[in-house]
Amino acid sequence: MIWNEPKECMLPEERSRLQGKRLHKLVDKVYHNTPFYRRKMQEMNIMPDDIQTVDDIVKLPFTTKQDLRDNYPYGLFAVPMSEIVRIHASSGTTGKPTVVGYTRRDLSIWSEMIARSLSAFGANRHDICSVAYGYGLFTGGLGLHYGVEHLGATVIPMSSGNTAKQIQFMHDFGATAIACTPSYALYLAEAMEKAGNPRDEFKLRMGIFGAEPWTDNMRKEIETKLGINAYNIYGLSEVMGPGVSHECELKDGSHIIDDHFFPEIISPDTLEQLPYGEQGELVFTTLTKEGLPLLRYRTKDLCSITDEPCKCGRTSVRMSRIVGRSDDMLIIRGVNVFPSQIESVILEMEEFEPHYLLIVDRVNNLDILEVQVEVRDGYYSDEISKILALRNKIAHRLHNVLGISADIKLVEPYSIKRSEGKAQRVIDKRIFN
Ligand code: DLL
Repeated sequence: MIWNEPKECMLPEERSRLQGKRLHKLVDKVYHNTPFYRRKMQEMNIMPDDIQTVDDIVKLPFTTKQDLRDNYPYGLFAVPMSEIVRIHASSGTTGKPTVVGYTRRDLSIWSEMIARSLSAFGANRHDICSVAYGYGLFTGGLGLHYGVEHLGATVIPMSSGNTAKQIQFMHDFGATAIACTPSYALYLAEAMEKAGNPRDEFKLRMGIFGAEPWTDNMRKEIETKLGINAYNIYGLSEVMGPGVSHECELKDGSHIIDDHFFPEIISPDTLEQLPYGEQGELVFTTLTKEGLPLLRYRTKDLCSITDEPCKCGRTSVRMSRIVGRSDDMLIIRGVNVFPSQIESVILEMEEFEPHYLLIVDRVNNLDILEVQVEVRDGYYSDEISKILALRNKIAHRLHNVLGISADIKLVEPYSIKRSEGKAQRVIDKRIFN
């Protein structure tokens, strides 16, 4: 079902007009309410009236995570704190956290966006959704939570962790949908099998997965193991949280909620806007956000976008899967490697579990990539010749795809640490100055 047909199925010209109108209003607002943007625009000699249509967006300055950090905690908020009703924050691994603030209206738009996503996945008020994203400062838990309620379905606010209880409650409460990271979905699948409840005692039919990159091969794996339909939901806290884009039942790219978030793809090197179909860095301008409006926020996520119409009837621009983040890209012996390429190879081969860890190091001035991967039960062997053959097979395949060789370390099933939230799949031991 299409939740908000007038907005989701607008004619492209109509949407573009709406976006232009909203963009003009936004620029006027940040110019007058956010000293940071006023300064930037003055430096670039731009006045709000210079921005009338979406084509004018290229005149505007970019915003980066560093800008948010430099203005920690509330420096980029565009309304007085008395208007802010909720704070979220992402801790990140280095530096200060990024803090985001929402007005009442922001929260109401966010819930509606998630209702659009859930509806596009085929969920309705009869569904019971266990939300196993973390609740708290992370946007995953509370974001999904209010969206499920807005849809009129039932939410089980599980949060992350305590896998045994997750399984028991999904079972006993008749959960039909599970929302968590794809890596945790795999962990749950394994744990459900071990717990011994027969699959037909569960009512699960759908998974709402995001917050980390995953591949179509990973989707197949999860769908088979859990016996569900797995859908991609994308978002980032700076822009709103989960629900900035979502797949539909056709699973052919993710529909961007572009009446609220205007997408662009830019070249991370030249910062020029790229045409539809070309891969580059995804950039969002928040067209309606009140608490923390952002102009041309550089997500660092690499993907492409298309305006080709989708057969589902929604007319929004769609984005491809995230290939990786520009800051997750590993440069190994001068070659660009994304963890998602390695994941795809591992999952194509039936001998391996979808659990892997990449360790990068530098020995004698040479980059070394070690790929640890679990061998599936039944393929693990004590015979050295069998293990060697398996190792060669994956090493060869990886070399073909990546163009560099990797040290393969085959490990026993269940030996790689499982994650309850975003999986950490890369350990980079190199020290760069
Ligand atoms: O991860 C919001 C979210 C929660 C999205 C639950 C989906 C589900 P952050 O912690 O700010 O917010 O991390 C945002 O995670 O820039 C991407 O790199 C990555 N990411 C999020 N969703 C996807 C996805 C949440 N579906 C960062 N596919 C983003 C690939 C994703 N990467």
